[in-house]
Amino acid sequence: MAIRRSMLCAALAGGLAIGAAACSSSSSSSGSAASSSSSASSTATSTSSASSGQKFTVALVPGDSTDPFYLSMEAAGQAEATKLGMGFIWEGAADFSPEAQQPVLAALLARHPSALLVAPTDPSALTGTLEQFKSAGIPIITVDTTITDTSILTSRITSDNTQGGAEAADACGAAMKGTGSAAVIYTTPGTTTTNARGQGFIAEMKAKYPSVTVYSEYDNNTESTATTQVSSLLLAHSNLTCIFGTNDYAAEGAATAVDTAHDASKVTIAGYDAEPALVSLLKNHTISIIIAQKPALEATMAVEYAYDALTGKTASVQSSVQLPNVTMTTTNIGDPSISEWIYK
Ligand code: T6T
Repeated sequence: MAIRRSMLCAALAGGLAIGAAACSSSSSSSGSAASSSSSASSTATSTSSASSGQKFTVALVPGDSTDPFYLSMEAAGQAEATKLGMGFIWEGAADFSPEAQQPVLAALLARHPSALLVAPTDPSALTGTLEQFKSAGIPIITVDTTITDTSILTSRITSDNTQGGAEAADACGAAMKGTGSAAVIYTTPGTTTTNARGQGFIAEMKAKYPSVTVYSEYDNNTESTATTQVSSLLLAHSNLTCIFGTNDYAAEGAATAVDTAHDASKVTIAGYDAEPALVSLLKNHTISIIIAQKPALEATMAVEYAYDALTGKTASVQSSVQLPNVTMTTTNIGDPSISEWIYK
Protein backbone atom coordinates (compact mmCIF):
# COMPACT_ATOMS: atom_id res chain seq x y z
CA MET A 1 0.00 0.00 0.00
CA ALA A 2 2.88 2.41 -0.62
CA ILE A 3 0.82 4.53 -2.98
CA ARG A 4 -1.93 4.62 -0.45
CA ARG A 5 0.10 6.37 2.18
CA SER A 6 1.67 8.82 -0.22
CA MET A 7 -1.77 9.77 -1.57
CA LEU A 8 -3.20 10.10 1.89
CA CYS A 9 -0.29 12.12 3.15
CA ALA A 10 -0.28 14.37 0.07
CA ALA A 11 -3.96 14.97 0.66
CA LEU A 12 -3.27 15.68 4.32
CA ALA A 13 -0.65 18.22 3.33
CA GLY A 14 -3.27 19.78 1.08
CA GLY A 15 -5.64 20.35 3.97
CA LEU A 16 -7.43 17.00 4.30
CA ALA A 17 -9.31 16.75 7.58
CA ILE A 18 -7.95 13.42 8.81
CA GLY A 19 -5.60 12.61 11.62
CA ALA A 20 -1.87 12.59 11.00
CA ALA A 21 -1.86 9.04 12.40
CA ALA A 22 -3.13 7.96 9.01
CA CYS A 23 0.34 8.66 7.63
CA SER A 24 2.17 6.47 10.09
CA SER A 25 1.17 2.87 9.50
CA SER A 26 1.10 1.08 6.22
CA SER A 27 1.75 -2.16 4.45
CA SER A 28 2.22 -2.64 0.77
CA SER A 29 1.25 -5.08 -1.89
CA SER A 30 1.77 -4.93 -5.61
CA GLY A 31 -0.25 -5.67 -8.70
CA SER A 32 -1.51 -3.88 -11.75
CA ALA A 33 -4.88 -2.34 -12.27
CA ALA A 34 -7.37 -4.56 -14.03
CA SER A 35 -9.56 -2.92 -16.60
CA SER A 36 -13.27 -2.75 -15.99
CA SER A 37 -16.26 -1.67 -17.94
CA SER A 38 -19.77 -0.57 -17.28
CA SER A 39 -22.91 -0.12 -19.26
CA ALA A 40 -26.18 1.46 -18.40
CA SER A 41 -29.39 -0.36 -19.06
CA SER A 42 -31.17 -0.94 -15.82
CA THR A 43 -27.96 -1.63 -13.93
CA ALA A 44 -24.30 -1.66 -14.79
CA THR A 45 -22.09 -4.34 -13.40
CA SER A 46 -18.41 -4.98 -13.45
CA THR A 47 -17.11 -7.78 -11.34
CA SER A 48 -13.48 -8.53 -11.04
CA SER A 49 -12.14 -11.65 -9.39
CA ALA A 50 -14.99 -11.73 -6.94
CA SER A 51 -15.14 -15.48 -7.21
CA SER A 52 -11.53 -16.32 -7.96
CA GLY A 53 -10.47 -17.28 -4.48
CA GLN A 54 -9.61 -13.88 -3.05
CA LYS A 55 -10.27 -13.54 0.61
CA PHE A 56 -12.13 -10.23 0.44
CA THR A 57 -14.42 -8.61 -2.09
CA VAL A 58 -15.33 -4.94 -1.89
CA ALA A 59 -18.47 -3.68 -3.63
CA LEU A 60 -18.96 -0.10 -4.83
CA VAL A 61 -22.50 1.16 -5.50
CA PRO A 62 -22.38 4.61 -7.17
CA GLY A 63 -25.17 7.21 -7.28
CA ASP A 64 -25.70 6.14 -10.89
CA SER A 65 -23.81 4.13 -13.45
CA THR A 66 -23.03 6.71 -16.17
CA ASP A 67 -21.87 9.89 -14.43
CA PRO A 68 -18.16 10.58 -15.16
CA PHE A 69 -17.68 11.44 -11.49
CA TYR A 70 -18.64 7.90 -10.45
CA LEU A 71 -16.78 6.33 -13.40
CA SER A 72 -13.62 7.98 -12.05
CA MET A 73 -14.41 6.33 -8.72
CA GLU A 74 -14.91 2.97 -10.40
CA ALA A 75 -11.52 3.03 -12.15
CA ALA A 76 -9.63 4.07 -9.01
CA GLY A 77 -11.54 1.69 -6.73
CA GLN A 78 -10.90 -1.22 -9.08
CA ALA A 79 -7.18 -0.39 -9.29
CA GLU A 80 -6.80 -0.15 -5.52
CA ALA A 81 -8.72 -3.34 -4.86
CA THR A 82 -6.46 -5.16 -7.33
CA LYS A 83 -3.39 -3.75 -5.61
CA LEU A 84 -4.62 -4.98 -2.26
CA GLY A 85 -5.54 -8.42 -3.61
CA MET A 86 -9.26 -7.93 -3.15
CA GLY A 87 -12.09 -8.68 -5.57
CA PHE A 88 -14.11 -5.69 -6.77
CA ILE A 89 -17.79 -5.44 -7.63
CA TRP A 90 -19.31 -2.36 -9.27
CA GLU A 91 -23.10 -2.26 -9.36
CA GLY A 92 -24.98 0.89 -10.26
CA ALA A 93 -28.50 1.85 -11.30
CA ALA A 94 -29.10 3.80 -14.50
CA ASP A 95 -30.92 6.56 -12.58
CA PHE A 96 -29.86 8.60 -9.59
CA SER A 97 -32.74 7.85 -7.22
CA PRO A 98 -33.37 5.76 -4.09
CA GLU A 99 -36.07 3.82 -5.98
CA ALA A 100 -33.49 2.71 -8.55
CA GLN A 101 -30.67 2.18 -6.07
CA GLN A 102 -32.55 0.14 -3.47
CA PRO A 103 -32.96 -3.03 -5.63
CA VAL A 104 -29.29 -2.83 -6.60
CA LEU A 105 -28.36 -2.85 -2.91
CA ALA A 106 -30.83 -5.65 -2.11
CA ALA A 107 -29.40 -7.86 -4.86
CA LEU A 108 -25.87 -7.11 -3.69
CA LEU A 109 -26.68 -8.06 -0.12
CA ALA A 110 -27.55 -11.55 -1.33
CA ARG A 111 -24.00 -11.84 -2.72
CA HIS A 112 -22.55 -10.91 0.67
CA PRO A 113 -19.53 -8.76 -0.30
CA SER A 114 -16.90 -8.34 2.42
CA ALA A 115 -17.43 -4.55 2.51
CA LEU A 116 -19.83 -2.07 0.95
CA LEU A 117 -18.85 1.33 -0.45
CA VAL A 118 -21.92 3.32 -1.42
CA ALA A 119 -22.93 6.79 -2.61
CA PRO A 120 -26.48 6.88 -1.20
CA THR A 121 -29.01 8.79 -3.29
CA ASP A 122 -31.08 9.74 -0.25
CA PRO A 123 -30.11 10.44 3.38
CA SER A 124 -32.80 8.21 4.91
CA ALA A 125 -34.71 6.12 2.33
CA LEU A 126 -31.96 3.49 2.10
CA THR A 127 -31.12 3.24 5.78
CA GLY A 128 -33.22 0.08 6.35
CA THR A 129 -31.40 -1.76 3.58
CA LEU A 130 -28.03 -0.53 4.77
CA GLU A 131 -28.84 -1.73 8.29
CA GLN A 132 -29.18 -5.23 6.82
CA PHE A 133 -25.61 -5.03 5.54
CA LYS A 134 -24.49 -3.92 8.98
CA SER A 135 -26.40 -6.80 10.63
CA ALA A 136 -24.72 -9.21 8.21
CA GLY A 137 -21.32 -8.01 9.48
CA ILE A 138 -20.51 -6.05 6.31
CA PRO A 139 -18.73 -2.74 7.02
CA ILE A 140 -20.29 0.22 5.20
CA ILE A 141 -18.37 3.25 3.96
CA THR A 142 -20.19 6.07 2.23
CA VAL A 143 -18.40 7.90 -0.58
CA ASP A 144 -19.52 11.27 -1.93
CA THR A 145 -23.06 11.44 -0.50
CA THR A 146 -23.98 10.03 2.90
CA ILE A 147 -26.87 9.20 5.23
CA THR A 148 -28.25 10.90 8.31
CA ASP A 149 -27.74 7.94 10.65
CA THR A 150 -23.97 7.81 10.50
CA SER A 151 -23.85 5.40 13.47
CA ILE A 152 -24.07 2.41 11.10
CA LEU A 153 -21.08 3.58 9.05
CA THR A 154 -17.46 2.56 9.38
CA SER A 155 -16.46 5.77 7.63
CA ARG A 156 -17.77 8.48 5.33
CA ILE A 157 -15.58 10.14 2.74
CA THR A 158 -16.64 13.20 0.80
CA SER A 159 -15.44 16.61 -0.39
CA ASP A 160 -15.71 19.87 1.52
CA ASN A 161 -19.02 20.68 -0.11
CA THR A 162 -19.86 23.66 2.11
CA GLN A 163 -16.52 25.29 1.35
CA GLY A 164 -17.02 24.64 -2.38
CA GLY A 165 -20.36 26.42 -2.31
CA ALA A 166 -18.87 29.33 -0.39
CA GLU A 167 -16.08 29.66 -2.92
CA ALA A 168 -18.60 29.80 -5.76
CA ALA A 169 -20.45 32.56 -3.86
CA ASP A 170 -17.22 34.53 -3.46
CA ALA A 171 -16.58 34.36 -7.22
CA CYS A 172 -20.16 35.37 -8.03
CA GLY A 173 -20.43 38.08 -5.38
CA ALA A 174 -17.25 39.76 -6.59
CA ALA A 175 -18.36 39.65 -10.24
CA MET A 176 -21.78 41.06 -9.26
CA LYS A 177 -20.17 43.78 -7.12
CA GLY A 178 -22.55 42.73 -4.37
CA THR A 179 -25.82 43.68 -6.08
CA GLY A 180 -28.57 41.99 -8.08
CA SER A 181 -29.75 38.43 -7.85
CA ALA A 182 -28.26 34.96 -8.16
CA ALA A 183 -29.63 31.43 -8.52
CA VAL A 184 -28.61 28.06 -7.11
CA ILE A 185 -29.50 25.02 -9.20
CA TYR A 186 -29.64 22.03 -6.85
CA THR A 187 -29.93 18.43 -8.09
CA THR A 188 -32.39 16.32 -6.05
CA PRO A 189 -33.65 17.25 -2.58
CA GLY A 190 -32.10 14.04 -1.18
CA THR A 191 -28.53 14.62 -2.36
CA THR A 192 -26.48 15.52 0.70
CA THR A 193 -23.49 16.84 -1.26
CA THR A 194 -25.26 19.26 -3.58
CA ASN A 195 -27.50 20.42 -0.73
CA ALA A 196 -24.42 21.32 1.33
CA ARG A 197 -22.95 23.18 -1.67
CA GLY A 198 -26.10 25.25 -2.13
CA GLN A 199 -26.32 25.96 1.59
CA GLY A 200 -22.65 26.96 1.66
CA PHE A 201 -23.27 29.31 -1.27
CA ILE A 202 -26.30 30.94 0.37
CA ALA A 203 -24.61 31.33 3.76
CA GLU A 204 -21.54 32.95 2.21
CA MET A 205 -23.67 35.28 0.07
CA LYS A 206 -25.65 36.32 3.14
CA ALA A 207 -22.48 36.98 5.12
CA LYS A 208 -20.48 38.81 2.46
CA TYR A 209 -23.01 40.13 -0.04
CA PRO A 210 -26.23 40.61 1.94
CA SER A 211 -27.89 42.73 -0.77
CA VAL A 212 -27.89 39.85 -3.26
CA THR A 213 -31.18 37.92 -3.55
CA VAL A 214 -30.71 34.17 -4.14
CA TYR A 215 -33.32 32.03 -5.94
CA SER A 216 -33.22 28.21 -5.88
CA GLU A 217 -34.41 25.36 -8.09
CA TYR A 218 -34.02 21.54 -8.07
CA ASP A 219 -33.32 20.12 -11.53
CA ASN A 220 -33.69 16.45 -10.50
CA ASN A 221 -30.15 15.85 -11.78
CA THR A 222 -31.28 16.52 -15.35
CA GLU A 223 -29.39 18.95 -17.57
CA SER A 224 -32.36 19.84 -19.79
CA THR A 225 -34.44 20.68 -16.70
CA ALA A 226 -31.67 23.01 -15.51
CA THR A 227 -31.73 24.73 -18.91
CA THR A 228 -35.49 25.27 -18.71
CA GLN A 229 -35.29 26.55 -15.13
CA VAL A 230 -32.44 28.97 -15.83
CA SER A 231 -34.17 30.27 -18.98
CA SER A 232 -37.29 31.04 -16.91
CA LEU A 233 -35.26 32.69 -14.15
CA LEU A 234 -33.45 34.91 -16.65
CA LEU A 235 -36.78 36.00 -18.11
CA ALA A 236 -38.32 36.64 -14.70
CA HIS A 237 -35.40 38.54 -13.14
CA SER A 238 -33.57 41.02 -15.32
CA ASN A 239 -30.99 41.59 -12.55
CA LEU A 240 -30.02 37.89 -12.39
CA THR A 241 -26.29 37.89 -13.09
CA CYS A 242 -24.95 34.77 -11.35
CA ILE A 243 -25.87 31.10 -11.52
CA PHE A 244 -24.34 28.39 -9.36
CA GLY A 245 -24.77 24.88 -10.77
CA THR A 246 -24.21 22.49 -7.87
CA ASN A 247 -22.98 19.73 -10.17
CA ASP A 248 -21.83 19.36 -13.78
CA TYR A 249 -25.31 18.70 -15.19
CA ALA A 250 -26.72 21.81 -13.48
CA ALA A 251 -23.85 23.99 -14.68
CA GLU A 252 -23.98 22.66 -18.25
CA GLY A 253 -27.75 23.20 -18.34
CA ALA A 254 -27.26 26.75 -17.07
CA ALA A 255 -24.63 27.41 -19.75
CA THR A 256 -27.04 26.39 -22.51
CA ALA A 257 -29.74 28.70 -21.13
CA VAL A 258 -27.40 31.67 -20.81
CA ASP A 259 -26.04 31.09 -24.29
CA THR A 260 -29.55 30.88 -25.75
CA ALA A 261 -30.54 34.10 -24.00
CA HIS A 262 -27.39 35.81 -25.37
CA ASP A 263 -26.61 36.86 -21.80
CA ALA A 264 -23.12 35.41 -21.66
CA SER A 265 -21.39 38.73 -21.10
CA LYS A 266 -23.47 39.69 -18.09
CA VAL A 267 -24.06 36.34 -16.35
CA THR A 268 -21.36 34.63 -14.30
CA ILE A 269 -21.73 30.84 -14.11
CA ALA A 270 -20.01 28.97 -11.29
CA GLY A 271 -20.03 25.20 -11.75
CA TYR A 272 -19.04 22.04 -9.92
CA ASP A 273 -17.13 18.96 -11.14
CA ALA A 274 -14.19 18.77 -13.54
CA GLU A 275 -16.05 16.66 -16.03
CA PRO A 276 -14.33 17.17 -19.45
CA ALA A 277 -17.37 18.81 -21.12
CA LEU A 278 -17.63 21.35 -18.29
CA VAL A 279 -13.88 22.03 -18.45
CA SER A 280 -14.30 22.83 -22.18
CA LEU A 281 -16.92 25.43 -21.21
CA LEU A 282 -14.45 26.93 -18.75
CA LYS A 283 -11.71 27.03 -21.37
CA ASN A 284 -13.94 28.91 -23.80
CA HIS A 285 -15.04 31.34 -21.03
CA THR A 286 -18.70 30.25 -21.05
CA ILE A 287 -18.38 29.57 -17.34
CA SER A 288 -16.03 31.34 -14.93
CA ILE A 289 -15.08 28.85 -12.24
CA ILE A 290 -15.29 25.13 -11.51
CA ILE A 291 -15.06 23.66 -8.05
CA ALA A 292 -13.47 20.28 -8.76
CA GLN A 293 -13.54 17.24 -6.49
CA LYS A 294 -11.20 14.26 -6.21
CA PRO A 295 -13.44 11.26 -6.92
CA ALA A 296 -10.54 8.92 -7.63
CA LEU A 297 -8.93 9.71 -4.30
CA GLU A 298 -12.26 9.25 -2.49
CA ALA A 299 -12.61 5.75 -3.97
CA THR A 300 -8.98 4.83 -3.33
CA MET A 301 -9.27 5.81 0.31
CA ALA A 302 -12.57 4.00 0.69
CA VAL A 303 -11.11 0.75 -0.65
CA GLU A 304 -8.13 1.13 1.67
CA TYR A 305 -10.36 1.79 4.66
CA ALA A 306 -12.42 -1.28 3.77
CA TYR A 307 -9.22 -3.34 3.67
CA ASP A 308 -8.10 -1.90 7.01
CA ALA A 309 -11.47 -2.55 8.63
CA LEU A 310 -11.46 -6.14 7.35
CA THR A 311 -7.91 -6.81 8.51
CA GLY A 312 -8.26 -5.32 11.98
CA LYS A 313 -6.34 -2.12 11.31
CA THR A 314 -9.18 -0.02 12.60
CA ALA A 315 -6.88 2.65 14.03
CA SER A 316 -6.09 3.70 10.43
CA VAL A 317 -9.74 4.31 9.61
CA GLN A 318 -11.01 7.84 10.15
CA SER A 319 -14.76 7.99 10.77
CA SER A 320 -15.17 11.14 8.66
CA VAL A 321 -13.02 12.56 5.88
CA GLN A 322 -13.56 15.74 3.90
CA LEU A 323 -11.19 16.14 0.98
CA PRO A 324 -10.24 19.66 -0.11
CA ASN A 325 -11.51 20.92 -3.47
CA VAL A 326 -9.52 22.25 -6.41
CA THR A 327 -10.56 25.63 -7.82
CA MET A 328 -10.33 25.81 -11.61
CA THR A 329 -10.55 29.17 -13.36
CA THR A 330 -10.07 30.43 -16.88
CA THR A 331 -6.60 31.64 -15.86
CA ASN A 332 -5.26 28.61 -13.95
CA ILE A 333 -6.70 25.73 -16.01
CA GLY A 334 -3.50 25.45 -18.08
CA ASP A 335 -1.44 24.78 -14.94
CA PRO A 336 -0.65 21.03 -14.78
CA SER A 337 -1.09 21.01 -10.99
CA ILE A 338 -4.70 22.08 -11.61
CA SER A 339 -5.51 20.23 -14.83
CA GLU A 340 -4.35 16.92 -13.33
CA TRP A 341 -7.67 16.91 -11.40
CA ILE A 342 -9.84 16.89 -14.54
CA TYR A 343 -11.97 13.74 -14.27
CA LYS A 344 -10.77 10.85 -16.43
O1 T6T B 1 -21.16 16.28 -8.08
C1 T6T B 1 -21.07 14.89 -8.19
C2 T6T B 1 -21.39 14.28 -6.86
O2 T6T B 1 -20.52 14.82 -5.90
C3 T6T B 1 -22.83 14.57 -6.49
O3 T6T B 1 -23.14 13.94 -5.27
C4 T6T B 1 -23.77 14.12 -7.57
O4 T6T B 1 -23.38 14.70 -8.82
C5 T6T B 1 -22.06 14.39 -9.22
O5 T6T B 1 -21.95 13.02 -9.36
C6 T6T B 1 -21.74 15.03 -10.58
O6 T6T B 1 -22.65 14.68 -11.56
